[in-house]
Amino acid sequence: MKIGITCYPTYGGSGVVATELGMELAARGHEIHFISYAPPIRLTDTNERIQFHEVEISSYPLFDHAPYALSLAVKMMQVAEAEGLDLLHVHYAIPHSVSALLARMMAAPKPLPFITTLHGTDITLVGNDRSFLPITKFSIEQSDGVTAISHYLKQRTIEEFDVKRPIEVIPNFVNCDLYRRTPDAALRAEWAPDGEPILMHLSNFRPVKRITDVIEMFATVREKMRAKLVLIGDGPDRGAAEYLVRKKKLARDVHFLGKQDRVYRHLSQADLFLLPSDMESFGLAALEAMACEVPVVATNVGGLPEVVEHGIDGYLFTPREVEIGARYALEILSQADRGRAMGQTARVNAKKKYCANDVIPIYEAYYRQVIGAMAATHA
Ligand code: GMT
Repeated sequence: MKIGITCYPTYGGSGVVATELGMELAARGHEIHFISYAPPIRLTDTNERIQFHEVEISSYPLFDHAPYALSLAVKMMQVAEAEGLDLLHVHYAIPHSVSALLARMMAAPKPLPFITTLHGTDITLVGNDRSFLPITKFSIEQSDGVTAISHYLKQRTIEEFDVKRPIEVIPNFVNCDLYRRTPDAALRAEWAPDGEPILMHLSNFRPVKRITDVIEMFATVREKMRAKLVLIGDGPDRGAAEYLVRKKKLARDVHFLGKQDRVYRHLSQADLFLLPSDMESFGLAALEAMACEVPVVATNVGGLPEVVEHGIDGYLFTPREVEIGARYALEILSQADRGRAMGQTARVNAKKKYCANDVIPIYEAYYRQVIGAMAATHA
């Protein structure tokens, strides 16, 4: 199949999932065309079946805000025509599904079906800004196919938007061959020279991730035992996190790595992963850690209980109850054997439901179904 994929290229989990999906599909012989304003950051693959098409953003003085959604729609239509795309797959509803809808209309009478994958804040944001509701609902209803990354998000979409159309749950996935435990003594020694246990967190450091709660939890752990904290990622709350680390006199025990690629190398060295978010529709970073045999202490929100099994491969706690989160962390770290066993179970559980080898064929089947349905209406 020839598939156009659109996502936010530089920031956030939806772009990561879209990019990994494109690379997995290309590896299976499909032709992938990423259409966005910048190359997706996780696009590390040089597969000849992957192309990137840049959407140029107009800078006409009349436009205080360049109409990106329109430029994107035109580019989608042009790429579809030039490359003979079978399908557009957009990640994150706003504005991508609206652009795809326009592209489909412009491409007519040639069929150009599009699938919208909902990731989280494209749905939950509407709770904060009602002005997005009508356009999000409309674009979901007009999509030829809609998927959500968790059962939680599907339910939330139905309730929030009163959507009657079917929504497929196709969960996020991880490449289980790449994301596996590969100990690296040299890397570990860089962060924890005296063999201290390593706690890790990976995110875009947005307020919803509660990065300061990560540090509060670590501070409580550190009062009871030697330990190191490794923070991967960057974003608006990094300054607050650095300030809190200094205030708590933890600078020698906390490593800020900034944005990193091939994060499986880092995750593989961790003894515990922390994800104390206020909200996660899925929690991809937790899944990536689990695939690397790292137990997880996370909040019991959104789709996280679909990923982490409380008491089995990690622990779940109520957002902002950092003392409880820290207690769970200590429980795992103070019994190294139990931590290792939980980590191994985490990989087993991640593999059961979320390996790319199992999830990608579900996407392929869904693509065929959507393309077939549109072809039937054009016959
Ligand atoms: O809201 C964000 O943090 C960004 C957002 C995105 O679309 O980039 O992340 C969402 O999608 C990820 C990939 O599907 C999920 O793993 C995250 O749980 C989800 N974030 C939230 O729901 C807050």
